[in-house]
Amino acid sequence: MNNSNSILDLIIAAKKIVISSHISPDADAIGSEVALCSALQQLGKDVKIINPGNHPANLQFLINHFSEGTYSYFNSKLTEFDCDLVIIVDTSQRKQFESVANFILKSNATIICIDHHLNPDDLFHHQHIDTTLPATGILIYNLISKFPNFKLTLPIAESLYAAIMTDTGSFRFTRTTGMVHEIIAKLVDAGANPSLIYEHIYETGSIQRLHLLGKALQSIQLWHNQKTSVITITKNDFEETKTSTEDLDNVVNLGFTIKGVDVSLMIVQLNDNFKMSFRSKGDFPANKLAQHFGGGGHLNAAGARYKANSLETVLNELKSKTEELYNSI
Ligand SMILES: [Mn+2]
Repeated sequence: MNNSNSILDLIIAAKKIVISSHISPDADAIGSEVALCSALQQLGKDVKIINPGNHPANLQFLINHFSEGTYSYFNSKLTEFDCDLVIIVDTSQRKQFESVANFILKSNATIICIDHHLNPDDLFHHQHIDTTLPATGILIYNLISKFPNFKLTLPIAESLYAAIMTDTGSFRFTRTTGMVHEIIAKLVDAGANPSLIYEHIYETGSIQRLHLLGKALQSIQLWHNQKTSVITITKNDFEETKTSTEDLDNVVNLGFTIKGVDVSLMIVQLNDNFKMSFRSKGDFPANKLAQHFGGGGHLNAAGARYKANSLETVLNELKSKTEELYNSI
């Protein structure tokens, strides 16, 4: 079912609610969770955020105002899932929150999904998915605005601003409509500080991250008449720079700073698979490319996890599949 009103009714009727999102949560995931959690607390709900894994340090400022116990990670010691409603935000793919999914499916809780990605898995009792929106934060804003006596507090305004700013590439991606800016105006009027939030998220990095970025930039190759940019990061790069995949947030977009590039790809070697991020401009279907490697996403932003023997194998396959898709548009 794709109906925000029935979801509103379910939320109003629920007493104990758990919110969760995807592994390696980004600002849209954390921001949506925090805003929803805070708005549910206004309604007097007993609500917790339980995520499948750790969040990056630059998003810590969004959860600082919660008292202890409200925000935590899933762990195997959790034996009871004591809630009547689970709300999954910013993902609809079970493999992105597998540990939490395994657990909630054993409970009697109703499971709701609020998301803006394509191809949802079939495990939700209700879903509110709008793939035309640039961020889950927009769906959350529209939903919580309908809560009785809703107050747009500073933590909610900051969280949603962070969610929308990051998922729109700082308001430059194609789905950044006038409606998005109208919501942003309300968040800023409620106290969200654009320069401070930008600084928290993008200007609190480490020297190690810049060293990794150096390796990423050095690795760039151009394919298909300089239209495709490819960044490769190896396990060795992480070891040498003492960094992790978290340090690669947004790096895939750097390919677009090269004139004429309309497809930007990044392949990251992990312990037992390759993490692939695909971005495109215009009609090139990044999601079809991702589907070929077992992943998914949007027309212009998609990704996959792929098992292969070597980086070379991955690059060869990627090169020919990208060319095939170029020829199909
Ligand atoms: Mn998102």
